[in-house]
Amino acid sequence: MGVVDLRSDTVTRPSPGMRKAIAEAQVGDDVFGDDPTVNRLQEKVASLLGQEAAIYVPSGTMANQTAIRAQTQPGDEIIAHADSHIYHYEAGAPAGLSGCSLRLLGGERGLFHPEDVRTAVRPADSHYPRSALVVVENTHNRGGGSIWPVDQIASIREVADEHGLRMHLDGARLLNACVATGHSPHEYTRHFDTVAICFSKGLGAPVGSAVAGSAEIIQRVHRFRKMFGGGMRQAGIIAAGALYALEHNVDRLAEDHANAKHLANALAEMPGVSIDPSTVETNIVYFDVDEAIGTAQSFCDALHERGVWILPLAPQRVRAVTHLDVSRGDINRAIIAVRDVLNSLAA
Ligand code: TLP
Repeated sequence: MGVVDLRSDTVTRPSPGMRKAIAEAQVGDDVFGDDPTVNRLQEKVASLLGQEAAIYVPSGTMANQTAIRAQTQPGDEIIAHADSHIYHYEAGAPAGLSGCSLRLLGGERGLFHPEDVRTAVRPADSHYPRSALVVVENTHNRGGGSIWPVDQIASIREVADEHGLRMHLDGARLLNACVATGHSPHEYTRHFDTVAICFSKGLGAPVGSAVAGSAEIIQRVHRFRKMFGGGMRQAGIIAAGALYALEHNVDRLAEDHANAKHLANALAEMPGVSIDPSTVETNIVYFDVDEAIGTAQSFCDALHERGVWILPLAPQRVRAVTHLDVSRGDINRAIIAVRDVLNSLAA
């Protein structure tokens, strides 16, 4: 029996249909702008997100960081949540690549409020960094796949406009938010200057992300993509997987959400772990392991031996992520394995 890999939705592998699309992709040199498949993907993403232009980039990190670089100057400050991906998991890139500091906000499950932004904006005084950019993450990864209410984003945009700030959306999992709420992508993206989305998470493509925005900003992103080493040549080979993912794998994200809820509901019944299943809105499930059972690491090691892989992310906290390579049957196997581990560790 195979492994049930719940470490991340990045672990998906291309399906036979996707591999066929990849094998048959028409390609050209994308640094010259000649790759027809990349061009088709970029047009499709711009139209999906209701923005003027889009650019294909190798990773979600490069999508966020080229967008940041294109909209800031060294010495600027970025306003973001203390749990944001750009702060925790991008190798210090806002400082390393753009020379920016981060002004970190609190707020439940990765969501902050317009008043938090208003308070964080720096006065126009030469002692301070210049507040330049607000970054919102939707869904919010460390927030447990939480979804931003559209109204809250709209109110933050008003504050940003009052202070001349730009706004970037880390929408690595934006389409999860859209499928879960029924909102169109544009209902979210219209409030942002730039939007990053990823094809290699729940959408199941092997590689790639995109940044969308005005033609002028995307032109700047293009330059920084080259500077950061992300100018690719016959990238249609991988862009074909992304196009296939957008055409076939969006609506099915609902299955991942249902599987995450199913897992959360089962965990809520088990002594030895704690979770509030009502907080599971999309495909990410965080839960805590009681100290009496052991650490998150020892719990994950014991599950690993039973063929179920999840990630320890804090001393007592673990994360499981559902995706298109795990079925309801796999989730049921994971539930049985967790029960077994809890019984053996509690003994
Ligand atoms: N997230 C990964 C890890 O980096 C933690 C994961 O397994 O969830 N924005 C968000 C919200 C993300 O969750 C990720 C990846 C990225 C950006 C970066 O994407 P990549 O890994 O393609 O650089």
